[in-house]
Amino acid sequence: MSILVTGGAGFIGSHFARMLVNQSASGGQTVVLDKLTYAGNMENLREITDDLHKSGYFKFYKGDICNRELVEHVVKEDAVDTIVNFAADSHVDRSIMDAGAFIDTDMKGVYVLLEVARNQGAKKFIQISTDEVYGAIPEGSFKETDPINPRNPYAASKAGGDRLAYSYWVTYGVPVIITRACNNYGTNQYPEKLVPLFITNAIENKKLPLYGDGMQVRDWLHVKDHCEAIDFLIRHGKNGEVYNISANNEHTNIETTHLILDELKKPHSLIEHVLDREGHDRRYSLDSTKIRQLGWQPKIKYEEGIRSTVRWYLKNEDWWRKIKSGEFLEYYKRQYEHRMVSKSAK
Ligand code: NAD
Ligand code: TDX
Repeated sequence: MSILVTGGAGFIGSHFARMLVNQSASGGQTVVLDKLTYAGNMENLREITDDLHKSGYFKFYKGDICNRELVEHVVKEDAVDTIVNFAADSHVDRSIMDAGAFIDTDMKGVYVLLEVARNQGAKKFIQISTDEVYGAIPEGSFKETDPINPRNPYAASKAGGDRLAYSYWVTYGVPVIITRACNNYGTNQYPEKLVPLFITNAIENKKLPLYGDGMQVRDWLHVKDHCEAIDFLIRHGKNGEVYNISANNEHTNIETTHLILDELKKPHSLIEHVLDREGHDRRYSLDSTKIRQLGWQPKIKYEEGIRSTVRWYLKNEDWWRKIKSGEFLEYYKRQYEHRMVSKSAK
């Protein structure tokens, strides 16, 4: 197999690329195409690039999935037969500030990849979608057959990519599989998302800006379990189908925050309740019976997964301090300053 991993320098994509390269003794090829936006980081691929002589076939291209000529070139040059599309703008709060990049990458980019897959006769196209396309659910869990109801610009653009991929299966027979996973956590996650932001803020003795009452529920999945599920679906998934991926770890945000602080032995007084996210989805929950019936199962327990993630951020301060001193500072100010000020002014 020759697998193109788009967005392979990001959080989940780099875990997936590493997993493929470690498996590729059998002769598989791993090709990464990544634009290296603020969220893309070559450090995430260092284990592979430092050890290229030991690992199997690996190639990296810097570029945009919206660039059709480039995507076509990559697919031909490396005889790509399988495309796994992780490339996306992925942070809800940024999409609320400005949806532009989300429309480009999460919709137009998916169109370009699908067109190339169609013209080059790809054998498999995995579109990495998200649980956010369903919207919030007060009780029970979403099944793949439930209607979608995306409620923020990120979720809406992902829903566009998700349904466009499905339409290419129905209309042109492109062998598409769509995955919808819940919130991922683990090592190498850009520190804008809840878990890495709160771990790194706590290490720095900074406030943890918890939105609203902190009673929103998220369903947590370790990134390694997620990557194994995707690999499993490449082999066992059925074309044209949607698969939810979750590990049934539902927790309120305040529970997750307490677990992080307790592991770091930091006081709960670091928590600051701030103005809520606009249109905040109160609860996500996925029913993943469909993929489990095929034979996949998550392995990593939530508490242990969070603890080992905390330990990684403690050991890898260089990785996140570099990020937090760059573009991130400006973002943090724009995202949080008004939330904290207007809340305390109330
Ligand atoms: P991330 O933001 O860490 O990484 C995204 C990567 O895509 C980055 O390396 C970035 O440089 C690259 N990229 C962005 N725009 C690009 C473009 N136009 N062309 C090429 N590369 C581009 O995201 P992540 O958390 O690793 O998420 C990966 C995928 O999984 C996304 O599609 C996301 O919607 C989906 N997902 C994420 C989660 C989660 O909890 N993080 C859960 C479910 C689904
Ligand atoms: O500072 C914060 N304070 C806070 O209370 C941040 C960044 C988040 N939160 C809350 C909002 C959510 O209820 O924590 C929860 C998790 O937030 P995020 O880490 O931003 O993730 P979420 O919005 O749930 O979306 C994630 O899951 C689905 C990923 O970012 C998406 O890429 C994925 O598709």
